[in-house]
Amino acid sequence: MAYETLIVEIEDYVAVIRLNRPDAMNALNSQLMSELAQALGEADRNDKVRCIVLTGSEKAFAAGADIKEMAEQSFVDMFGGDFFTKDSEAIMRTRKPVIAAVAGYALGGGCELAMMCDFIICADNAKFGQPEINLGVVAGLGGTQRLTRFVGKSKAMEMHLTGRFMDAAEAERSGLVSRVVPVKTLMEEAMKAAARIAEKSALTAMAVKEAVNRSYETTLREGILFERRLFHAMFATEDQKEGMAAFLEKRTAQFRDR
Ligand code: CO8
Repeated sequence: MAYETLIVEIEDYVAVIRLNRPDAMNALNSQLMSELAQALGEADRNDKVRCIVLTGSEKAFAAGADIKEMAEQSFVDMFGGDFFTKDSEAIMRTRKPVIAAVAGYALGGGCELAMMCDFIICADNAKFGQPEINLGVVAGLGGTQRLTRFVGKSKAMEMHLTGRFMDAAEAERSGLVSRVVPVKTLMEEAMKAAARIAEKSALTAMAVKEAVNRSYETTLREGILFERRLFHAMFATEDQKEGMAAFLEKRTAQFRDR
């Protein structure tokens, strides 16, 4: 499937989805969000994909929702038209691991999109921010909720209230990103991480993702029970037999996603 606002490449069980609106700093418009939801759905259904890398350009992961598209909208347009909602939920429904490889600006909806991914690796030139307040709006794709869970109330509140940007070092220090790498090696590092994930069983990776995400949604007690049941369930898979046999036979496991 060809897209106008994305470049999608699949190789060695990794799908790379690149946001591609260079003239607008990869601002998220309805077309891009719809194409992104479609591309993620296709990758999720594709047996030849075990991990997805979502990235932008060296200048911008995404500088937020498209202000030109939003400026003249009314409440009725936004609410009645379901602006971005269905498509952003499709991103959250993606079951395979999604790594955000962020260089340059990740602002507003761009920061929120990165936070919807499973983890963020960023370049040393990355700048994160929730500057919606400068436009007279609040975040709308989960920024007040997710940033607070990532970095704590104090820093999240400051970011949302002042609209200031956070650099890569601060993002790493405060737990927003898993690590920072030089901008020139961002894709190499993200692809290395993706390749390591793609060596595993897709079934197990999906279970890991469900279990970690559950920690945001439930109590510790329920989360631990959920994890234990998933652990038990893995013993119904061929990949568990293969993974453990390979260890005992001192060879590399060949997972078949069964
Ligand atoms: N929307 C539309 N166009 C944009 C956006 C954007 N968010 N960001 C940048 N652009 C465009 C500029 O208009 C400019 O286009 P042109 O050349 O045609 O004038 C081009 O990209 C280059 O931008 P600049 O000239 O401004 O480049 P600078 O290097 O000077 O600045 C910045 C880069 C700092 C990224 C600056 O462009 C900026 O501040 N952008 C806006 C950032 C922002 O406010 N983001 C938040 C938007 S609101 C949001 O994301 C809410 C999401 C909630 C959705 C809820 C759904 C339910």
